[in-house]
Amino acid sequence: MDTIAAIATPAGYGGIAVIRVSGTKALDICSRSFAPRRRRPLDCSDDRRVVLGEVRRGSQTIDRCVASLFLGPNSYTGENVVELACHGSPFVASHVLDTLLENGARLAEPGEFTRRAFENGKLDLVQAEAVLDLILAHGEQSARLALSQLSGQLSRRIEGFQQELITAVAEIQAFLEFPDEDLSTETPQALLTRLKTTSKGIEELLETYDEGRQIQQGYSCVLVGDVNVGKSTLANALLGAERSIVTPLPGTTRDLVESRLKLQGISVLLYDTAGLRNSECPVEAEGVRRTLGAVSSADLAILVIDAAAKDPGWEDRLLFEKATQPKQHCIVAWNKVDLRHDPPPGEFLGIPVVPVSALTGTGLEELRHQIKKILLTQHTSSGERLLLSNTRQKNALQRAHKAMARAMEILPSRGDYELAVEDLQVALTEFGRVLGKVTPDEILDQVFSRFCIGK
Ligand SMILES: Nc1nc2c(ncn2[C@@H]2O[C@H](COP(=O)(O)OP(=O)(O)OP(=O)(O)O)[C@@H](O)[C@H]2O)c(=O)[nH]1
Ligand SMILES: [Mg+2]
Repeated sequence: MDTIAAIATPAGYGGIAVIRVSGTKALDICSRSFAPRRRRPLDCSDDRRVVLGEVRRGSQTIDRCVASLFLGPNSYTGENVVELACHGSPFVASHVLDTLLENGARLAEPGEFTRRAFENGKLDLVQAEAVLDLILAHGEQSARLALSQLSGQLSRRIEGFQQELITAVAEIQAFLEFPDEDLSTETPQALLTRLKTTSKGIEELLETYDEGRQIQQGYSCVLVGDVNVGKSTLANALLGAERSIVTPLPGTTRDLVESRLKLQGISVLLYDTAGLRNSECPVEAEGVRRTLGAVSSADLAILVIDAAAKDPGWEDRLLFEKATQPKQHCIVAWNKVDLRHDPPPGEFLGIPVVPVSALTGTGLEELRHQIKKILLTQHTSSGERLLLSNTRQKNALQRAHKAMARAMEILPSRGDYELAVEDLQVALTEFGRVLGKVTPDEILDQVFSRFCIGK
């Protein structure tokens, strides 16, 4: 297999850049490119050591670097790995990479290091997918979730289901082949009860998917309301950045403006939207259509009301009721309180009201607090519960669950044991797919192509 190399750190300027090399010739290629200061070339005795030296291309010194050597199988990929840490200029890093390529390495494809780790049995597919999720984690919760999956907790759970099924299949097959000998330790009823328990376990895991997915992708929160009520001003104030255009003209925002808002460990996709009103203008009408779509799928809708309006909220009422789903979580941001001094209502349309001024910042802390509270109470998770968050894994588990249900329907009538085994085998194949044990190449290509080069 080729020895691969790539820059593992992000593009751009930084303190250091790391160039990773993996494969049987890693040591050889690096010895040709890297001259240790101590004069003795890199060799196996440098395993798990760092060595200072220079990367040279012909007679030219490219940079002073530190080489770290990890001999296989005790490395990330399971192969020999050398990591060269050079100064963090993109120009220097690509010069170092070119030197390694000239000396026999091939440029790695996206995710190829992790794919090799998977192929060498260092990670299963669930863990490999968790590596990507961890790289892409945008908040404390999503990072914790990815890390728990990377540690193998989820894989062990799925292996547990797999093991139960293997035992069941073995029992049934023994019975089918030697029906006269009493090899079975279990009665058919006991077997069925055990399968039911496993099936219940899968169901419980599948039920965690929505929460896991939400944690991984972040919650969504939409600011909605009539034109000119201050949605964009409020979005900018929450973000601490001038993301949306604000003007005194009604109908300023025409499109969905998406931003990522961090609320102490939780990550929220915040949408500023076009104000809800009937408009002849096709651009604005399309904006309103998009607003309604965003509201219906949001985890939280914040109805922004202009407290300074002559009759605040009267018109918004119909619009908002039309836009939201019956059980949707909502808060009212009673905005522009700096312009109106009579006390705000405690609730509006039965929705709790938070008085704010997007302009002066009054009430923003309370609004942030309420947003976080509502989003976090949508789930009952203790924080450390095992969660499913990957769609590919969920779909395969669902297929396994269905196949098991079919088997459990067939089992009680003894004559159909063979058919039941077929269904249990289908379920076993699906478990194998989740963990990457029987996964077709196209699926693996799809999984690993989502990674960046260098990982
Ligand atoms: N006094 C005061 N003015 C505000 C406040 N929030 C927004 N405004 C003003 O209200 C006007 C409209 O603000 P925007 O944030 O553009 O309102 P919007 O709801 O996004 O409006 P559209 O995009 O047209 O739907 C601007 O002149 C803002 O400066 C506030 O809390 N107090
Ligand atoms: Mg706006």
